[in-house]
Amino acid sequence: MLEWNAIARQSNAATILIPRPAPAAAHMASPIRLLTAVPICDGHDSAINTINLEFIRHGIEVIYLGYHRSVGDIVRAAIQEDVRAIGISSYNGGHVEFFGEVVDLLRKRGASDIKVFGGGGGTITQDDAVAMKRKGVDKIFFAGTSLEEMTDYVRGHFGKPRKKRARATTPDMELARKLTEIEDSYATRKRSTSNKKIGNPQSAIRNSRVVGFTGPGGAGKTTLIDELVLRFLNQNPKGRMAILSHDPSVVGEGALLGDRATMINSQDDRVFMRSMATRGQAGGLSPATHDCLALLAQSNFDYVIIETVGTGQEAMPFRRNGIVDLTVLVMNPDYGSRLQLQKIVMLDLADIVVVNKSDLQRARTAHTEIEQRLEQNRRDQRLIDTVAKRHRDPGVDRLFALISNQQEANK
Ligand code: B12
Repeated sequence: MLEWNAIARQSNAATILIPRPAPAAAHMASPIRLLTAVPICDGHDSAINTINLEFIRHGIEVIYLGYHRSVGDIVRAAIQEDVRAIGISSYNGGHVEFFGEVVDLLRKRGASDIKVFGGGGGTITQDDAVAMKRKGVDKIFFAGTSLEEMTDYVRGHFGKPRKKRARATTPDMELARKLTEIEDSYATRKRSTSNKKIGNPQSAIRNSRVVGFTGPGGAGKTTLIDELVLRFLNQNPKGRMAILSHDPSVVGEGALLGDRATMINSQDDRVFMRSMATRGQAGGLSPATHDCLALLAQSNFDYVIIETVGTGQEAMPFRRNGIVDLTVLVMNPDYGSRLQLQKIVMLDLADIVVVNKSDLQRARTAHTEIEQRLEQNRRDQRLIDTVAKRHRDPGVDRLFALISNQQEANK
């Protein structure tokens, strides 16, 4: 594939734009996965937002953790997501120590094969960069570096499969690597041995209850899940949960996996989160989702939550009689006219329908219209109004009680 870019050659007549061949596809089963973040007490995110977009345009999957993130949050996320490297954008000072602590913690957790690089315009001086390199940081990009130089660096350094890796030191790391193996096996279109071990997910031993969340983009699924996580962690001091979250791949390109940036409560050692790109599959999930979900459900979690990408009317992302025990459709009150409701397939299939953002003006009407639509189904479906962005929202409390009571009922 040829890629037109800004390489220009001056001829006497005119400037000729020369198509630059896209760099040879890396010999990797899956796209390069990177984690990017902005350090704690720093809200300068416009640089990293631009860089993220450039990375995904070059086929890279970027898990964006957001700004104001601690060393612990960054390292935990990098291990769970099994990324090749962490890119940090830092402007508010303290970068020598912060980057160094990320490297140290990776080392302590047995994950020093995850590399650290980043930038911060003129706030990181050449002397600072030398000190950071001494602490184990791979590369600092200074003001004036082109986006192309950054993507070339990432492809050059992280575009080939890793050499033999040291043994995983924690169960989370082991799980993260198995999930990568499953994704890789789908990317190369052959089933790996680790997949075979999973066997038939329906018949396999299940330790977790699996709850599936779907609904249109912007309905607030991620915020709602994060609030449910908070309630779960408070109610179960020793409980653990997993989240398998999806974002769309840009066709033929990478993906911006940004759900972690919205999540606050899920930044916790008792929560294992993995972000997946749809990698060309329509319908809200990735080709590897089912096997990844089966693996998580067999692991030691009380709950596994799966979140689809924002879906359309025809979507029914969860297989009938599949591994998902309970399905939740999250709606925005602004779905248009009542007629639209007749076309949303998940309204027939969901166990629980949530009208989120129920503080909006149209929410009362939405509740009534959806209630009438559900009555046609003559099934035991529940309808709940929530305002997920509000602390201690009673609607979210009701939803949490409903989900956890069903678990009790099924024990
Ligand atoms: C834009 C900006 C803002 C915006 C931020 C908008 C946003 N959402 O990001 C606003 C106006 C909100 C803002 C606020 C503040 N800012 Co300000 N801000 C800047 C400014 C002008 C530009 C930073 C920037 O985005 N540059 C654009 C990027 C693309 O270019 P670059 O910085 O040259 O980076 C290059 C490379 O380093 C690389 N890179 C950068 N990050 C990464 C990451 C990776 C992974 C990679 C591969 C590469 C890479 O990309 C670029 C390639 O050329 C800088 C001054 C400056 N000129 O740097 C001050 C600056 C960073 N801000 C500063 C300050 C003090 C603040 C405030 C505290 C001001 C205040 N008192 O309220 C607040 C704090 C906000 C917060 N919550 O943290 C100071 C920091 C001083 C310090 N560290 O000692 C600076 C240096 C200004 C100054 N000279 O005083 N700021």
